[in-house]
Amino acid sequence: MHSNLALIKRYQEFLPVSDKTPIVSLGEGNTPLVAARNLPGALGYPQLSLSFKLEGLNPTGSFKDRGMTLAISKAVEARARAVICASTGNTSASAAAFATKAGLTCYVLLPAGHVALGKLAQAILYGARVIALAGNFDVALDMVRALADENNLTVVNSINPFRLEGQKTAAFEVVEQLGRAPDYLFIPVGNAGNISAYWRGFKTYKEARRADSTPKMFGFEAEGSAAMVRGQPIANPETIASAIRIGNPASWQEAARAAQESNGKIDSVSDQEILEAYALLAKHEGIFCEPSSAASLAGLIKHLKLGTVIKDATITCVLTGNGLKDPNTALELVKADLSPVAPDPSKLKEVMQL
Ligand code: AN7
Repeated sequence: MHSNLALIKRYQEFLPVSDKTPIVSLGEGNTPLVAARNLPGALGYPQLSLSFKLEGLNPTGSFKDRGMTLAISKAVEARARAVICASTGNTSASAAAFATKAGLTCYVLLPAGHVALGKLAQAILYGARVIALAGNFDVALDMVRALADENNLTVVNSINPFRLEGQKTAAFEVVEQLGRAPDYLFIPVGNAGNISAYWRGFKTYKEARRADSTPKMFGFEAEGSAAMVRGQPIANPETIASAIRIGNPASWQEAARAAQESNGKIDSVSDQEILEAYALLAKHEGIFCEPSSAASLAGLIKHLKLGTVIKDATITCVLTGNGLKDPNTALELVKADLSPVAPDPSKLKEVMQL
């Protein structure tokens, strides 16, 4: 329904826009919610009603496009000169794409050596002014805050209030696609904006009587960068899940409230648990997400084992980004023998063990 409309138009009544707001759209939103077929059984929980929200199918390959369409549209409306963001990769890819469509200059500060290859390629090709910073994401965000005001740059990180407003539309879609709110939502946590945005969205739909209930919100940090779980910022966060390698989440308070109000939890998963979930999604469901995204499923598996989750619950895992962004992690995880084989049927028969 209305799937050809820009996301902002589709949900205009719930967003801070007017008919005069100049909409910058790349065809974002309306992503598939796909029911799991094999995983519940494979995990030993066949009664589970499990679905995946495939946010990697947004135009730049992540959920960031939902917030960026609004942030950039509002920047154009406010006659901004240029935009800036710090990013672990996906925000920069999204900002660069929407800014270029709007005709705005886009500056991005990336933690040098810690951004997945595809995200870097995107930001560069979309034409952003890419700076590899000698520092991690948290330092990059500090630099953005220091530079923005006096240089008249509009910040499009999630500290820009329009970002989370746009991102809450994902919760609207989940409710529409399931025909109800799920019992539980499992989601990765980095800067803690997305879990906050989903919670806003679910609450909004309940208040608008478009849903009877709200889900318990379960958010997962990577163990090596789990500031919220530890209760203090981490100066040197580490994880293979580079998108959520963040030691001082900007939306900490709102995310903590989301977990508390919904009777959910902010927890952590190890890199090994993340990589196992990442491989399971590909192997059992034909879903290639990025490692950080698999923190949602890793968290679900952890809490199924802990017995937190009702066995026949309706559960949605948010898969925030596309696996194609980070092919290196996939190839390092599964070493395939790719030495050339002669184009000879009998030789092939032998290799294929037919
Ligand atoms: C795939 O791009 O922070 O908790 O700078 O790319 O809302 O931060 C990305 C975060 C999850 C965490 N999954 O979401 C950035 C950035 C993927 C991500 C998150 C990110 P938040």
